[in-house]
Amino acid sequence: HKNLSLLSPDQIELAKMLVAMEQSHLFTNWPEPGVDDGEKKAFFDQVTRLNSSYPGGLASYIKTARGLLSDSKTGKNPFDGFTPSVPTGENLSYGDETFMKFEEAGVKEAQNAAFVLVAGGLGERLGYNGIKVNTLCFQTTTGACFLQHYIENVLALQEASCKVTGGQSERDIPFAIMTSDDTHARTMQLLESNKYFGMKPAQIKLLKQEKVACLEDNDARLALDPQNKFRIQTKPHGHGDVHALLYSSGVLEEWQRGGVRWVLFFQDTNGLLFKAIPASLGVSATKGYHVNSLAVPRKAKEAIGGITKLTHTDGRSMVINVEYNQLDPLLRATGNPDGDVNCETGYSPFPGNINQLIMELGPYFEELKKTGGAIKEFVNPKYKDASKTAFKSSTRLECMMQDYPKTLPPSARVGFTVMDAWVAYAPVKNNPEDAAKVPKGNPYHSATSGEMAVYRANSLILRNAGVQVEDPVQQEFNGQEVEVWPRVVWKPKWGLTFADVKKKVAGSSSISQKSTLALKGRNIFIENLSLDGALVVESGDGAEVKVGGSVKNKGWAIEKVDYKDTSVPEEIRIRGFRFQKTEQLEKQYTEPGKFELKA
Ligand code: UGB
Repeated sequence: HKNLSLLSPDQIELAKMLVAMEQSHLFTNWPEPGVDDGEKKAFFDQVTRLNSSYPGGLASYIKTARGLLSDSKTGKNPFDGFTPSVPTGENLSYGDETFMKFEEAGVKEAQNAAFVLVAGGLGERLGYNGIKVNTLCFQTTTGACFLQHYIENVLALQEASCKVTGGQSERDIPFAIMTSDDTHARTMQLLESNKYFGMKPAQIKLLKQEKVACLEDNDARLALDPQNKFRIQTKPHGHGDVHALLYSSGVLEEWQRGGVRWVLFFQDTNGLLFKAIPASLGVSATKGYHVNSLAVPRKAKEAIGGITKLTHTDGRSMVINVEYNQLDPLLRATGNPDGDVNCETGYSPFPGNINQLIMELGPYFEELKKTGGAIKEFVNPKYKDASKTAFKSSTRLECMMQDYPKTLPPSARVGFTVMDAWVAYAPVKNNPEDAAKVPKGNPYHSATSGEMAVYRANSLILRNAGVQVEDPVQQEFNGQEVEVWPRVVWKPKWGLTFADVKKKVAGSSSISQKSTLALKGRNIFIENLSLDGALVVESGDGAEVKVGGSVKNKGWAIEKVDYKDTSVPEEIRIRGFRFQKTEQLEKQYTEPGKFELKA
């Protein structure tokens, strides 16, 4: 009471709320007025922020936390009454007729799309020092970082969509990035120092998520920061924040006014994703899905969630992601004694969630008007002992963006699209040590496998388009055995869709396993090329280059690097390899015109 004079009227109301919610331990030991007044004000500034950034405010957070902590203590099953079964969705096979049809529909629809990248996570599992979208390259042949790769894909899609719909002027596809205190400044700096990688600055919106208050016990008493008794300890709330942020920032409303129809969410380190985007957007548009989750075949117990149909005893049912650590116990508890196991296909019957969601904006916005974007949360306290009365360290509520459909009415059209993993999903999530421990046959999800997957996908796509690409060899890097295909990379504007790639490849061409092929331009046509070495072709937008003949040189050999060798930059050693660029044919065509490179 003595300190109340320091506070604004709103903050006095917040102080009263905290007392009413049995949180007075936060300030019972505060010194007399005149001592640490600045810190006391800063404390209430923080409370104001925590209150305004959570849908329903802090009181609601504490109330929800009490309920979830009590459920956790009594061991309440979150799936009580639900039986899991395998849902049916759209299964696409890259390059076939159905795929091409959806891809074409998706490109047309893309001008009505907006993209949202969730990039607030630091990637503790990866153990990397930079922000993941920043210094981490999606491949080191030409060395583009993930953010550049994503932006170039969105721009290529924007242009392609305008072209196929005969638009007079391109509609800028909006691009939002959710950041956090951990990633915001560095993401901003990366964009600014690279001129937004060619995007208009106004096209990009950064939305910063706030952390949430930590909880110190089962009564949901808020935890003070161990370093500063005038601050509440906070931790990340999870990627589910993206919905509330899009809503409260007014971004969704702005997009709706601007004619956006589809909102596509994606994660920070998947170098393959955009190969699957046009077709899955085509599925959404053709099937009229309010929510479409992109999925890939999943190995049993693989550390990605499973898309599951949950049917309740009261008749309700929903198609939703069940996290990998919950799927196995849920199956065992519902009459499947073996739990999460592979079926005759060699994969789990439950498709793997890759957290690429496509929402139809109209119904999505209507739903958020009701919920404010609040997503069903969970709590995961680490208890000191079996009595579950005390925590080892403070906990907090968390939420996941893929849980959005949990609050939807049964009438909502929730579907999913399963795509070949080789073309849709190769995230960089695990550090080399953990990746090396992944059970044989399951994907590593490491920097090594993420990069090799890019070469594999591009090689297979070229094969599909008629190029003879030599088989890969098996090699081990950082304790992970991977397929090493020719290092084929191209700019998104060269081969955004399979239809684009097919148009740029003609005659009879071949690429040997030891080769590197980098296509850094829009109109580069491969015709009767025999490549056994390294070839790098760069062209300006006005140039049209036909590339053929026989290219044979020493090329770029792969050299092993140990991840423990700290004399090598972290970005390289987490991959376990680097290129020895011994010899290459490198050509640049900056002027407009028609050119022929006949080697
Ligand atoms: N992220 C944020 O933006 N803010 C946060 O507070 C936290 C994360 P992780 P996770 O694809 O393999 C998800 O940590 O959550 C961003 C699915 O839940 O990489 O363990 C972060 O920057 C799971 O079902 O993944 O697992 C990153 O871009 C499965 O699909 C993204 O959120 C798994 O991804 C994901 O964060 C997967």
